Amino acid sequence: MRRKLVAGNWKMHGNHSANAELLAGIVAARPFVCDVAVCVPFPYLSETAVALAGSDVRWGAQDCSAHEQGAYTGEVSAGMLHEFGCRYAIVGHSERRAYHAESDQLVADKAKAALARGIVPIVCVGETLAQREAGETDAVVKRQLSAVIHTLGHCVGEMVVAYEPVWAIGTGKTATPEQAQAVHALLRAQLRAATAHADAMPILYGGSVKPDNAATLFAQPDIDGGLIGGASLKAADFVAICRAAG
Ligand code: G2H
Repeated sequence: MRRKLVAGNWKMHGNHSANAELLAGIVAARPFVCDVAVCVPFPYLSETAVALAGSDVRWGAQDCSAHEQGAYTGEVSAGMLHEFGCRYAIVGHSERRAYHAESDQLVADKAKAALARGIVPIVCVGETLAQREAGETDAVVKRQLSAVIHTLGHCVGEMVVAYEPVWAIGTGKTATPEQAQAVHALLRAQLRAATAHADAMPILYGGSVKPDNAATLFAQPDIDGGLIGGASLKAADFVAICRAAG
């Protein structure tokens, strides 16, 4: 029985007062049956660490450099994230793949850099609407995951995978539980071929998860929780989704 994980992805949202209210609302709602995390913008890691100190709510970042240090203006290394107590770093979110031209190999290198500093990468994979309509979903997600599997080697079992169909992100269109489960099962099979730990690895679903659709998604056998965008910005919604996982 895998323990479920619900992780908020705040994207580029927040300010000091809104963050304080949101984090206090999450802390006040404990205990949770599932693992809970928030992945916040870099500048807010410090205040998030303070707000969540002493609680079992975890925090993380939304990206991480593939490099350890050096002349990489604007980048943030895994070592720096480690200093802020980050448990997780999202890598390969489709918004970064699309807007920052991140390749499968770069995403894999970021995941490796995170793990090297003890940070669990939440590796996102997912197909666009055009790819789904062309029948390419399986091939796309397998290719994306394959790059990470080959790069991580024996550490594969330490990552979290998130299936996020691009056409369902922030659009209000959610994959049906059956559509999501089919891809999750495919990813699980691919992981089984690479590591003995595959059955213990969380595979999250992301893409317009809301309080009213979370429970049916999380009830699928290979959906081990969610990566939550818009609905992670209101404590009541995020807490309701966490409750749906446990
Ligand atoms: C997908 C998800 C969080 P949303 O990007 O990663 O966002 O829940 O807003 O679709």
